[in-house]
Amino acid sequence: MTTGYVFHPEYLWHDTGTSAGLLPADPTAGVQPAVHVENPDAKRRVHELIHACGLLGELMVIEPRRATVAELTRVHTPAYVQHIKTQSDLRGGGGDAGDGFSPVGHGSYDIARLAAGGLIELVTAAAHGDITNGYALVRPPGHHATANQGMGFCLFNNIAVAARHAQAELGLARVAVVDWDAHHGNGTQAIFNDDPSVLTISLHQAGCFPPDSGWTHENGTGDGTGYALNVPLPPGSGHAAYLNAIHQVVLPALDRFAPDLILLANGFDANVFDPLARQMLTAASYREMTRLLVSAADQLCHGRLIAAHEGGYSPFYTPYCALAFLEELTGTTTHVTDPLAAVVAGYTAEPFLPHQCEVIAAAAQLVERIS
Ligand code: 6DK
Ligand code: ZN
Repeated sequence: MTTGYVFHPEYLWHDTGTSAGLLPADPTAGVQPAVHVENPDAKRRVHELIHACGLLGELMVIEPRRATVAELTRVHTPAYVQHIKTQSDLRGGGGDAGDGFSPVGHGSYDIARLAAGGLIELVTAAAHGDITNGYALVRPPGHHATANQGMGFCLFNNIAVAARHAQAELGLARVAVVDWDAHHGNGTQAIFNDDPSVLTISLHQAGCFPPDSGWTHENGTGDGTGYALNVPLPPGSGHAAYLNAIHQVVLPALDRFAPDLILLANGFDANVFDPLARQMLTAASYREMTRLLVSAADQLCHGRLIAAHEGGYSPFYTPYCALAFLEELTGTTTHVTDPLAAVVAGYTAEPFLPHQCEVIAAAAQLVERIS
C-alpha cells in the first residue's frame, strides 16, 4: 500500500489578513484587528509534525500543479473563476470570494488553483495505481464553495474539481464524497445535488455553518434524489455519536453506492479543542473513523480514498488528529502518541444521547434510496 502526500509552501502563503474571519477591523466601532482564524499556523504544524516524526519518509510525495481554467469550470462558472482572479489581482490584497469573510489575498487565485490541482494530481496517481490512497494538505479549503459563490473561507471546491476530473479523464464513474468537517459541506452538496453519479455524505454540527443548512431532509433533487445525505449532529457530539453515524449511515451508504473512488473532505474541526465548533472528537476518534473508511475503500474501490484538508483551527491539537489519520492511511505507526490523551479523556467522557441517536436513525432511513 502506498500513500500519496501533497503539500506546497505556497499553500501557507494564501494571505487571509487580519479581519479575524468575522469583520474587518473598525476601531471606531470597537472592532479590533485579529489574525484570521483560517491562517497557516495549524496546517504548517501538521506538516512539521509529519516531517519531524518520520512519517514523511513513508509517503509518496506528489507535486501539485495549478488546475487549469477548463478544469475549474467543470464545477465553477467562468464568471466566478474570473471573479476570484480579479480579486486576487488587487494590489495590496483585500479581495473577497463572496460572503465578506472569505479573503482572497494578492496572488491567492494561483494558490487556490494549486490546491485544486493538488487534488487532481492525487486522484490521477490513484487511478494510475501509483498510490493506493492519499492526503492533500491544502489551503485554501473548498467544501463551502458552490458553482458561483465562495464562502466560509473557501474559494474553489477542491474536492468537486477532483471528482469531476476523475469522472471525465480517469474512468472513475461513481464518486462518493464523505465530509466529516464540523461544518456542512454545502458547496459540494449543491454542485452534485441533482447528480446520482456523485454521492455526498456530510456529518457536521447541526446549524453551525452555513446557518440553516445540512438538514436531513436535504436529500438531493431530480435524478439526484437520495444521493445527498446529511447527519446534522447536535452540538456536544463526540466519539460515540460520530462512530455510530459512520456505522449506521456512512458505511451502509457506501456499500449500496459501490463507488469507484471515495473522496474525503477532511476537516479536523470536530475535535474537542476546536474554536469554531462544539464537537468532542479526539485523535483516537479520527484514528477509528479513518480505519473504518480505509477498510471500506479496500473492500469497495481498491483502497482509493483521497482526502483534502478542510478545517481544523486548534494549532496545538489538529496535528495529532492529522497524525492519527495518516498513521491509519499508511498502516504504520510512529513514536508520537497523542500527548493530550489524558486531558481529553476527562473532557470527552460523554454518553451517547437520545437526541444524537434520533438524528442518526433519521439519516439511516434514507440509505435505502441509494442504488
Ligand atoms: N466564523 C470550514 O472549516 C470553514 O468548514 C468554516 C467557516 C465558519 C465560518 C463561521 C465562523 C468564525 C468564528 C470564530 C472566529 C472567527 C470566525 F471550509 C472550512 F474551512 F473547512 O465560525
Ligand atoms: Zn469546518
